[in-house]
Amino acid sequence: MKKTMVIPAIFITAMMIIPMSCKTETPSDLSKGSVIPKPVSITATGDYFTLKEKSSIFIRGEADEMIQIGQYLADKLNPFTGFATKVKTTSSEPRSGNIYLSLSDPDNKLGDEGYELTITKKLVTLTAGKPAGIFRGIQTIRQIIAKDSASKKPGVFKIAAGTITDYPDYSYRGMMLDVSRHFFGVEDVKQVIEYLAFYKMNVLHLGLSNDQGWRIEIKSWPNLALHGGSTQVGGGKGGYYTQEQYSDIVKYAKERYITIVPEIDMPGHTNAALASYAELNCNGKATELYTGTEVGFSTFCTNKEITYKFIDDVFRELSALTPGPYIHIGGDESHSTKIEDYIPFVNRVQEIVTSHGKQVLGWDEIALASLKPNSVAQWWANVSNAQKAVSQGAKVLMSPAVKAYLDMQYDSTTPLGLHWAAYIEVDEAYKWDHATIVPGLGKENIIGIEGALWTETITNLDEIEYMVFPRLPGYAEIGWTPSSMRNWDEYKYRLAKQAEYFKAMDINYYPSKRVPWDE
Ligand code: TNX
Repeated sequence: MKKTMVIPAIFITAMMIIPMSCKTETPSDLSKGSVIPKPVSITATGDYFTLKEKSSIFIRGEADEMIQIGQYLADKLNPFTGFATKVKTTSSEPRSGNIYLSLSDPDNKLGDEGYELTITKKLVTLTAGKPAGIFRGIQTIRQIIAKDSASKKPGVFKIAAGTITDYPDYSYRGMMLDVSRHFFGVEDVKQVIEYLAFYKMNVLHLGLSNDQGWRIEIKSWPNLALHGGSTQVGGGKGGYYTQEQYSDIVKYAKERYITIVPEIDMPGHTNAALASYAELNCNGKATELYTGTEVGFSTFCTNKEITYKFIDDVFRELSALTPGPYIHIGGDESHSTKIEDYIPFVNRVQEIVTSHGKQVLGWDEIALASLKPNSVAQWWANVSNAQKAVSQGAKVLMSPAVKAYLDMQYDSTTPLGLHWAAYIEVDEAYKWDHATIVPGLGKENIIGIEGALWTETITNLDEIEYMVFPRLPGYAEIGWTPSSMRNWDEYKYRLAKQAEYFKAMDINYYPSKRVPWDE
C-alpha cells in the first residue's frame, strides 16, 4: 500500500483497483469512449452488453497463461462491480451474458499485441493472436466498462457495443525510471508497472546505476550494492535490489507483458562503482561516495583490463536476470572520457553485451562508436547522433529531452523537477511526432518512444506520480496510435476523463489548466 490514510484497509484496496469509468454515464456509443491510447478502429452499434452478478469470464481452450490473464481482469473488475466474477475454461459454444477470451490464429495485422474486441448485447468476445494482445485488450475493457447510472437496480454495469480492432503503431512504448539518484523500493516500482499496463505500454527501463548509487546486487562484485548503494542524492540512505527482488520485479512486469530494460551507465556516470572498487580507477584509489547532482565528472579507466573483466561479470549476471532482448549501457555525458578512449570502449562493451546474447541500447552518444545493426541509440539531445546511428543501420528510440523528459517542470511554478531542456506542459508533451522530429529519420528507423523520469529532485512515489501524470498517457498514445489519428483538441477530452482513474487510484496528478477536466 503506497499511502498512509486513515481509511479502512478494505476500502483502500477497492479504491486502488476501480476502473476509471466509475462515474461515467451509461454508455451507448462505443466510439465516444475515452480510451487511451485511442484504438485504431472502433465501430459502434448503439447497443450495450450488461455485466451481471452471474456473468463469468470464459477462457476458450486451456492455456494457464490465458487463465492468468482472465484472473487479472477479474481482479480488476470485481472490486469495482462488487461481483465475484469467476474465470472458467470452456470448449463449448458461447453462452449469453459472459465474457470470452480466446486466441485466434496469429494474424499479421494484429501482430504480437493487437486484439479484436467484439461487444454485442449478448457477449463480450476478446480475441488476439498472442496472449499479450489479450492483455492489452483487457485494458480497453477496463476503460470502457461503466456503472449504469440510469438503472434503478444497484450493481448494473454496462459496456457499449461494437467492435474495436486495435494494434500498436510501434513495438517499443516505454518509460525510464531513474532509481539511482533516488532509490525506489520494489512496491513503488510495481505501482509504476501497473500504471504502464493500464496504458498498454510495454517497457520499463530502470536506470540502475549512476554517480550517486548502484542499485542491483552483483554477486561477483558485492561492494557495488553494499557500498555503492548506500546513499543517494541529498545523502539519504539509498538502497538496492537483491537479485531475488529484482527477479520479482521482472516477473511482475512479465505478467503484464512489460519488459524490464536494465541500464548500467558507463563509462561516465560511474562514481558509485568507482567508490566501491579502487581498482576501477586509473590511479588505483577509490573515490568518495557522491550525493550531489553534477554530471560528467566520473569515468571508468578505459585502458585497464580489469575494467572489462568487471563489465563482463556485471553484464553476465544482469543478462541472466533479464529475459528481454536489451541491456542498456548508458554512454551519455562522458565528459571526463577522451573521445579517442570513448569510442573503443563502447565498441568493446558492445561485444561484451552481445557475447551474453543481448542487444545494446545506449543514449545517443553511442552512435559515435561503430554500432551493430541490432544496437539501438536512444535519442535524447543530439540530432547528428541519431542520424549517425541510422546511417550505420542501427535503429533509434525516441526520448527527446525537450518533449519526453518527465523530470522537466510543467512550467516555472512546478515545485519539482528541472528545466534545463524545456518546460513541458501536458499539451507540449503530446503535440509532436516522433517519426518526423529528426530530419533524415523516418518510421522505419524508429523502434518507439520512451518518457524518461530522472530523479535528482524526485524522492517518493507521490512525486513520481506528479511528474508522470498526466503526461504519460500521451506518450502511450504517441507510441500506439497512428499519427494521423492524433489531435490534441480531441485527445484533451479523453485525457480529462482519466481524472476518474487518477482519483480512484489515488494518483497525485498535476491538474494542468490546459486540460478540460470539468467539461
Ligand atoms: C541528462 S539525459 C542526463 C541525466 C540527467 C538528466 C536530468 C541523459 C542521457 N543524461 O544524467 O539526470 O539530464 O534531466
